[in-house]
Amino acid sequence: MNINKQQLADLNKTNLKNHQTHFDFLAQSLSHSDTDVNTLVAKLAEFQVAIPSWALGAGGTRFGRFSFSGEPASLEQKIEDIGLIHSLTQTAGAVSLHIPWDVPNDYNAIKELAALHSIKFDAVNSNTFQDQKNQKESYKYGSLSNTSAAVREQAIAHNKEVVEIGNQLGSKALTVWLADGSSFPGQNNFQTALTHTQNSLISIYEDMPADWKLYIEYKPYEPNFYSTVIQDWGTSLMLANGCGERAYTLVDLGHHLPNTNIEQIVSILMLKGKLGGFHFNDSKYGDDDLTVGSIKPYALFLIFNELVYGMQNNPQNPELGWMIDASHNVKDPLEDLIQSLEAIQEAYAKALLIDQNALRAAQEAHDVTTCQELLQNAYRTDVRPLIREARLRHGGALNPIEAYRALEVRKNLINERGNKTVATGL
Ligand SMILES: [Mn+2]
Repeated sequence: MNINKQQLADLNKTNLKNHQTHFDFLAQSLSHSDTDVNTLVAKLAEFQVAIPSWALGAGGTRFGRFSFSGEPASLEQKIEDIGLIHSLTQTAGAVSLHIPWDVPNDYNAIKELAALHSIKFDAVNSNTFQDQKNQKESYKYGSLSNTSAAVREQAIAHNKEVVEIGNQLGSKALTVWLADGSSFPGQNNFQTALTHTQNSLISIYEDMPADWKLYIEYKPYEPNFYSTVIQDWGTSLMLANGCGERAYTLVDLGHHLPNTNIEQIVSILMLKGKLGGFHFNDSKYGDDDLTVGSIKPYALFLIFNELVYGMQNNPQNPELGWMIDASHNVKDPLEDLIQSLEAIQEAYAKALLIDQNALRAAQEAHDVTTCQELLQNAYRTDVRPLIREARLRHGGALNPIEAYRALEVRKNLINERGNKTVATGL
């Protein structure tokens, strides 16, 4: 199924007048500040987020997996799904592939299909947290950190192969997330595990093309419950520094212990020029992978405040790889991704409204009350007309969920693919 711009223009007609009223009102309210509405709309339109190839089907838990009808059964169908989301939102112009779940059969055909939908290939993800069929060594006791040289070498070779696959598609970054760790005290020697991991990562890093970046993801626990080798941003940063200047830390919003101040981590990494990529999701307790902004939208806004500040003030930090990393159990995965994209755009737009000069002045005057007022005035502004305007100017839907339902996208996908398809993934 494809959605064309005429279909969306027709659907937009119903909401156009209402949108114009809201947009004009917001533009009028913002005209008293230094904010230029057209610049804001252009920035929102530019902001593209990669959709992970594993989020287009219904995700599972360790207790079970309930499939969603019409799931994409192939990489081609996954790209088509992202094409649908991108048509509606104009924000999903990239895909993040997971290898070996999504190895292309025909590289040129996949590249052409992606180009047809204006989708780029963002970071590729390796997988050493599962054993694959016909794999010689097992990752049961770790991969890049394993005490066995044969296991480490197999895991290193897999990562090199992922880079090769990504390189043929035009990707420029490898994301490594390790499940390595231990579930019981005494099971692992912490120092040996970290040393092996560092050496393995160096071997992968040195084999990458010169214009590639390595993103090192961290996570405090799960699937191991006593220790994780790359447990936090400090360990990730240390490993990145040990690899070289094109190795960076990747922050996944769900990979922190409760109440961690993620915005401060983001800020310090950007100061050091070491924040490489970002995985968006939301959580209540752990790595819940819920829809972005569904639980803690204010925390997301505070994180975006630091990201916007860093993008404006830290030229030492590279352009960031923006990705969603979520899984979906009870909602239509495409609707869920549309909601996530909307929440990301909303937090970004609100952060762009913060008067950074006034905030700096209030900080220096120790006027704590004004500091909070400046942040919360921006947060309380309804910025949705800006996001709708950005979509409208690029041929997207004023209301993507409404359009998705009006066009009966899921029904069409079920007709095309059948009821019982299952997407690769967890
Ligand atoms: Mn992640």
